[in-house]
Amino acid sequence: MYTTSTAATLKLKSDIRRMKELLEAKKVKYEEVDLAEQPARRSEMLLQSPDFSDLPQLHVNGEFLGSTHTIQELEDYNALVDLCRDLGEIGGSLRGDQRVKVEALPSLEQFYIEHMCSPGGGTPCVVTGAMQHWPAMTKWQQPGYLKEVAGLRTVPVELGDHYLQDGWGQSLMPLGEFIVQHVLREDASLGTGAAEAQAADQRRGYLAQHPLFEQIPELARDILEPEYCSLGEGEMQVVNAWFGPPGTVTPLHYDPHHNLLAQVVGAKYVRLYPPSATPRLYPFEQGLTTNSSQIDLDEPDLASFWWK
Ligand SMILES: O=C(O)CCC(=O)C(=O)O
Repeated sequence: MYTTSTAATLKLKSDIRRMKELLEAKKVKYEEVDLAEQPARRSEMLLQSPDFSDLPQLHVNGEFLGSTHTIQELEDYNALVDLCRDLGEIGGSLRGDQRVKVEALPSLEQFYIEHMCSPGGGTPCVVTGAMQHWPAMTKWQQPGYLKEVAGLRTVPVELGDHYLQDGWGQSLMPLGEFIVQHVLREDASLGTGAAEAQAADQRRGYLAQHPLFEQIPELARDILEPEYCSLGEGEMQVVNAWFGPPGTVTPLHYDPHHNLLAQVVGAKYVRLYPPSATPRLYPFEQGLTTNSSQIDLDEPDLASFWWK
């Protein structure tokens, strides 16, 4: 926030105080640049807002967001209140200061009452102790096992960082080749001479959202349907597999059904937002991705999205 401590009229002083109050009330961290004390930073400010000489001015990630003048036009600080809410709430969640409850093998009744019937459609939780008896928990630790059982079966693989990124695509390949090239990242394409294969190998590969267990019943024998699935309304919709190398990311999205996500090998960081946050997560407005957010949560572009 750019301010000045000299030549300040009463109105300017009150505007600065008001903007600070709003930022602080919403727990938004900010840097105050007093141009009277740091005149060199005036040119930095003007570079970002050549048409605005009003103070105070608010900038996020080097972009002008608003001054007293524009904020008053926008219904008396309402836009700033929205901005503070977005920054505060998204910032709070990014810090990971709220964690979902961990439940050690809750009873069906407890799971149903506490996690499926709560207001708003359910409260997520992490269930521990529900998978130790799955053969997959030991067998799948060895990639050699998966190669041996299903290495020759053709599976769909997503190529690219994730489905919202340019250059993302899908390809069919044998599961064994996927494991070698994309999970273990051993260069199996050497000797094929195919320049295209070489280029594809460099993209991240993700066997994602695939009904692998319908396709390969030998692998279905390694998992057991958790009893909690019986609590859903109607039939089980689908049992999908996600299998990828470390660092794989799925963009923020919502699904039409309740989900149980069972982690067999490795670890996964899952970030959840309540349905009430949807407008501030800016879902795509058209196309096939209206269930996905336009925000890259690892690097949110707050300057572009607070205003829309
Ligand atoms: O694990 C992932 O990468 C995505 C999982 C997912 O999208 C889901 O469970 O709905």
